[in-house]
Amino acid sequence: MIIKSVNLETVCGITSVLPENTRPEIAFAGKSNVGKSSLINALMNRKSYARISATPGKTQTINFYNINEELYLVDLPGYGYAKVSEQEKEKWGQLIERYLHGSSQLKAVFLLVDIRHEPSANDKMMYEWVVSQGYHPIIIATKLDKIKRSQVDKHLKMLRTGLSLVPGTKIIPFSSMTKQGRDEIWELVETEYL
Ligand SMILES: Nc1nc2c(ncn2[C@@H]2O[C@H](COP(=O)(O)OP(=O)(O)OP(=O)(O)O)[C@@H](O)[C@H]2O)c(=O)[nH]1
Ligand SMILES: [Mg+2]
Repeated sequence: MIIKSVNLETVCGITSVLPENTRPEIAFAGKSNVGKSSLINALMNRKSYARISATPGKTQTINFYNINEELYLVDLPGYGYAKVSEQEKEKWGQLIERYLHGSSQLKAVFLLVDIRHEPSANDKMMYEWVVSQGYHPIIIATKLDKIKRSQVDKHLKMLRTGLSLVPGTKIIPFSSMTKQGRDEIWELVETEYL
């Protein structure tokens, strides 16, 4: 994908009305701090257009990035962030649910998990819930640069087993440091979802 323009077009909080876009939407879900906003920056060829932070809980809204007036990359708030109240967690959960359930333009859901760790209970719940909504989430194993190359296959197996992935589910290893995996993600989006 050649990036000609990027525009943070819509920002939705818990009380917002969600947009009724007319172009395809590609959403990125995953626990807080897993690297969703960093991935979106890499896909947009921008360093810091999407706000990122070492502190979990940075993205607290659903952000719609209009790419080339052609599609939207949708940055979802992270789940499983311990420092917010249960009430707030529930509201974010409802917002994400409202979006994933209600969008008519949502073509694909990418679920990000950290390549280093066993999937958490929240990761498993999210995966199962997205599947139950009729999507076939693509898994992105983030922070690839943090493990040795010799460990990659073992970790990908750990994710596949840990999430009980539906056979045939794609896992794409990705690093926002090296940009490894970026082209593969765009290729998949362009061939399968646009
Ligand atoms: N080494 C390494 N660090 C990464 C990678 N991706 C993200 N990070 C770091 O992880 C932290 C969180 O990244 P974000 O992109 O803000 O994560 P997020 O999933 O958007 O987090 P929330 O908005 O809180 O849900 C930042 O300090 C990033 O620099 C990666 O591929 N490799
Ligand atoms: Mg974020």
